Amino acid sequence: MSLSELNLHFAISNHLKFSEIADGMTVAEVANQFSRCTIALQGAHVTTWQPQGQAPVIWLSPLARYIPSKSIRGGAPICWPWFGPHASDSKLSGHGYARTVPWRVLETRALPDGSTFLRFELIETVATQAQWPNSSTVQLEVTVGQTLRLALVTKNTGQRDFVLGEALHTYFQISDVAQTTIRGLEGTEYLDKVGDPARRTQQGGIVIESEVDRVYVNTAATCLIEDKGLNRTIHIAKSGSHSTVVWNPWTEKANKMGDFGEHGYRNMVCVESANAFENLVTVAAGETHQLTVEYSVESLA
Ligand code: TA6
Repeated sequence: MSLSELNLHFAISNHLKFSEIADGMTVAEVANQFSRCTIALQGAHVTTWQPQGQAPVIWLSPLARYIPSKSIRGGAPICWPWFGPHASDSKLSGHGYARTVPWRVLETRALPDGSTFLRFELIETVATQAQWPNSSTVQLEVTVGQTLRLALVTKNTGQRDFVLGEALHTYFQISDVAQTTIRGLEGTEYLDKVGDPARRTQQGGIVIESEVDRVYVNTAATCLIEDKGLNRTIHIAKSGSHSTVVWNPWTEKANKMGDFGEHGYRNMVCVESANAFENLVTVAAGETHQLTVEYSVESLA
């Protein structure tokens, strides 16, 4: 659909319009009485969310590039239908293909409470089917209001069950890692992916002082990012997700990636609501599975 057709069918005055940004990438731009949010049609990738009167809640790298078929650094990339490397084919992209292919807009609405609702669906092609030989649809529902709610809805439209890995790999903006503690995972078991993979149990809150790459398993807990520098707590509530990934690449890995910016790693932490490792989800034929997150912000007490 062209930009003018998108605006004709789906723009909503005082809520939503579609624009083209760098490299011809199309984005939905939401601005309502509560907050602003940008979503790229490539990947249905939420790239920004900023409630009124707040610093951005979602981190977007100052060097984020908008290149067709490449994931954007920052925002809320959708890892689907697998998380991390593919189980049997190392040639396939890590974290699946959903974040790098075009999605279509199915529906947009202004809700009675003043929030804005959008629904996207991944556009299947011969190339996506070759990577994921299952009959399915995947949609992302976005509700932009006082909070940001994202629902990733997978439907098995085929005759046989399939096993799904997924994550909303969200990058949160913080004042500085030294000012930040992540809570909610105390006592939870995790797979530590830094150095020799090991299983450990979280003691106390998470403080980031070096590279962190952990998959916390069997947890549906709400996580809190306490940020003394911005005097706020980001709440990450979820359902349909039993893993939480916490990631910060620290200096060396961030430098190698080339799209983080010099000090970018100090201003972000990924807290990802996921289903990975022992929490992969079996979606039975004809069934639907939904992973939902709701992000909100409150001032530190
Ligand atoms: O979720 C954490 C992680 O899997 C890390 O291991 C890290 O490499 C990261 O995701 C970023 O992956 P990407 O493919 O976006 O560079």
